[in-house]
Amino acid sequence: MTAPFAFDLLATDGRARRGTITTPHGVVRTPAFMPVGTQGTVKAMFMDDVRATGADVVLGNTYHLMLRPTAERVAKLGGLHRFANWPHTILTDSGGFQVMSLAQIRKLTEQGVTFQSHIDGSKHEMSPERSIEIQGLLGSDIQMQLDECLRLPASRAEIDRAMRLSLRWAARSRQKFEAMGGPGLGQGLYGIVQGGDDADLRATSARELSAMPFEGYSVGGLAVGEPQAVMLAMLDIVCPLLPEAKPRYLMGVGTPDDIVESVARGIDQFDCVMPTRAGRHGLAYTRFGKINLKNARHADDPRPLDESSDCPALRDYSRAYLHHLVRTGEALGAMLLTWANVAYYQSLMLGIRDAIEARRYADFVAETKAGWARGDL
Ligand code: PRF
Repeated sequence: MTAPFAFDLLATDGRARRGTITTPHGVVRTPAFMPVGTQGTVKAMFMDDVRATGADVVLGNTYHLMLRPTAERVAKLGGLHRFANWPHTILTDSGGFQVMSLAQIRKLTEQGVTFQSHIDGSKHEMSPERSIEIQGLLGSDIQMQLDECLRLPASRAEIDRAMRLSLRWAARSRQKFEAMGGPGLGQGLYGIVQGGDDADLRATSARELSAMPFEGYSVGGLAVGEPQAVMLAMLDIVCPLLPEAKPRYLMGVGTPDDIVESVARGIDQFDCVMPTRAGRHGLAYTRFGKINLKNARHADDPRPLDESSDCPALRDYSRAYLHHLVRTGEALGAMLLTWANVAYYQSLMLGIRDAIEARRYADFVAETKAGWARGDL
């Protein structure tokens, strides 16, 4: 048997936590930001560069990979780590959220969800059990239960129904995970808290999920249309109800500001398309705030995005050149800005971890926000 999945809490500062997650493919330093690699690729980046920015884990998607190239094919080729040339930790999302946002026609029942592929219209079924089976075939180190994520606003009755369905699916996911031998392989399965923007339903979801044995607990159903203050209020309710000794993952979040605020409330893991997607659209997230390289004001600017960085994309290319690449639609523009953004997010996480260890997290947040506000001029 492989060493079991483990979470070690190394330091705390207020509610902020510094720890490590140990999986069959390495150690993840938390708080962690996980670059999104939906199709088995962090779009426009080489895996070696992703690793060099300081990422310990990347995310893959059940929904996309089951459709193409299929989980069975990836398994036959040795699993997702080998297929994608990422020998470190991989977390996979269960597919529920992507079915809701991408599939054309879908039908949800107690059993699961049937949907038509957004690629060719072919019909597929996804149950809690099938999602775990696919994540096992991919060889994912950190797996997610199938859940139902609603967009907000939604009625209390709808939120209640989806939250309770997600709890029943959590129990079925756990059973399947154990039947697949996940614990013996050192893998982890996370349950997902739902409950929309309703404080009582969030608390019920967090309490009932905490009574089930999971290696970690995700918070889903946030950053789906509600103001940031609502998201943070939900974290204030949920985090104290989750087990201290298990990692907590806020799904699909967020901006650098969302991340520092959520860490302050006890979140350990994040993923978001923001740094990679923004990079492909000419936007850079830096310690000076957000910089839109499309803007004409950069056309004559010889300065790099951040001369003090050790990331080549931030340090070695002028803003004028990046502006030119973005304006001409060159692939290198998307590549460099994606790299720069992933590097900035990882340097932010490093700063967060160091600050928690030094018990100066509040000061770190104030200094970091001042940097974003001051800008670079
Ligand atoms: N559930 C799952 N994946 C997710 C979410 C969710 O609620 C979100 C919501 N922000 C992002 N990704 N399974």
